[in-house]
Amino acid sequence: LRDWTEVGALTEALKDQHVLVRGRAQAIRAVGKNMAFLVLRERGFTVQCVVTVQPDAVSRQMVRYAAGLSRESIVDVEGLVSVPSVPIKGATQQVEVQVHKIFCINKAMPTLPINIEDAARSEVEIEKALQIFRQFLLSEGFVEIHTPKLIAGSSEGGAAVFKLDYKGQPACLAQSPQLHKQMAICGDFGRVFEIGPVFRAEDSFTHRHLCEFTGLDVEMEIKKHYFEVMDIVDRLFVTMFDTLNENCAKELEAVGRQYPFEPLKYLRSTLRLTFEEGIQMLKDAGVEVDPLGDLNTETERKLGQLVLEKLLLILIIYVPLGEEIISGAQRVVPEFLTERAQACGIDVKTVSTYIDSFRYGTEFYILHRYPLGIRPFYTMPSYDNPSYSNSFDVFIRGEEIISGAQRVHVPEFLTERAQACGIDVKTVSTYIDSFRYGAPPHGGFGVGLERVVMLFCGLNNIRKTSLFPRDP
Ligand code: ATP
Ligand code: AMO
Repeated sequence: LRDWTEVGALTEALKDQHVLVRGRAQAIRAVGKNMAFLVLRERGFTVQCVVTVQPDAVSRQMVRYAAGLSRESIVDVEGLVSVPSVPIKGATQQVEVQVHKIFCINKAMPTLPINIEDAARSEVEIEKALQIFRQFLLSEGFVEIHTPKLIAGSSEGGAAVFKLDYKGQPACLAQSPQLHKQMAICGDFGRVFEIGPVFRAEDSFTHRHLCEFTGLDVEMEIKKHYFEVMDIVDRLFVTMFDTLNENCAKELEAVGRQYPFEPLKYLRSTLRLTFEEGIQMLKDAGVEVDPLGDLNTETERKLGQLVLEKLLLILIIYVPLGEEIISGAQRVVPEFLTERAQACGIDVKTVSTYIDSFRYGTEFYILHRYPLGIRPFYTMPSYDNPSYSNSFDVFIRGEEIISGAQRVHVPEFLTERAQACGIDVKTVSTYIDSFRYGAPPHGGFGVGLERVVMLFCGLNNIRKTSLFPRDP
């Protein structure tokens, strides 16, 4: 026998064939002295292997050997594929292997450090989300780039950088590819993205901060409005959620069995609210907030909840000719619409999309036009009101997953903004110089991959979505 057959490929089509299979010993059960059952697992698939005493083939000793294997050992078995008359419980494959030979390739310690059932499974979603991100952007004409992680200064301001010695000179680990992805746009790449590590020397020991995480960064030329960047966010994420739900159903179910969660509610076209509207919603709900200050964890969550529950308010204005203008506001309640449709003999199913359009009912939305004072120096102020900026954050279940903005592309103004934000202009002079040879208007955003998966799966801790978490 030269080739191994995969456990997932063991089907009735192989009945009576001789196969060689490698897997982990997931479960071992002896029945008396003459028989043992061994469930072998390879990737997500399992098969039941039967070791029974047979003259000239299987000895009692071999049955004892099989029964004594430790769980999770790596094992090869050789044998015949058979189809039992009753369905097999406890294995994915509906055939058995009647074992002739067993080889233990590498044994596991008899006591495992954790229960297999407790192992995090979201790595599949992480890799799938990355793949969708890359495919979507490539299909939209973005170029994948790789920028240095050893850089001279901080790109996001603040003290949260890992400092190191770069052959006698001070340097740090990149807090984001921000400055370099913009320099690529100045170099006429048009549209770029990067998938890479991001380092933050965070002090916050929270459920959503890591010191090293996977950043998904996008930067693109824009023609006239930062909404062009938000349009990409919108289509990218709706595609990502749809594809994850469709292609990772089995993995999501496995995560849900361990940590039960409700599927994410999102709209076909992502809801956009201005920061001012968000503040108003909070105020209306009796929450004290500074209209030009940042939201905190609590107010972000509260706003997420308000957005989910909010019903659309439709303003109806009557303008009867020659008469006094009467105006009125009417709240359109989806339940009332449903009732009216039924009363009029309409099949509600046929108008459900229409009725749903009267709800926000989403756990994924964009909040834009943030106050300028709480955004990084490279953010473009709003043209009509410099207290605000052409920037946005994106939320899943009331927590931030993305920051983005239009950038300042005029070098003199960029210098002015850096100074105003207390940044030593010398440390960003190469970056500012790259704008002196004709820089197109542009914008972009940065996504924290582990946060996306954590929130999509309704997990309560970012460490569950990182294969090797680096936390404070
Ligand atoms: P960004 O770096 O873009 O702001 P972020 O999600 O890391 O993204 P932070 O600025 O670190 O956001 O924090 C956002 C909010 O989270 C803060 O306004 C603060 O209220 C809250 N927050 C941060 N760290 C902690 C902490 N250790 N404990 C409680 N709340 C925190
Ligand atoms: P920001 O600093 O908001 O923006 O980071 C972008 C996104 O990265 C994620 N994130 C984190 N994830 C895990 N652990 C952390 N410590 C952590 N800090 C941030 C969040 C956040 O939304 N240059 C800008 C982006 C841009 O404008 O293009 C930036 O870095 O999901």
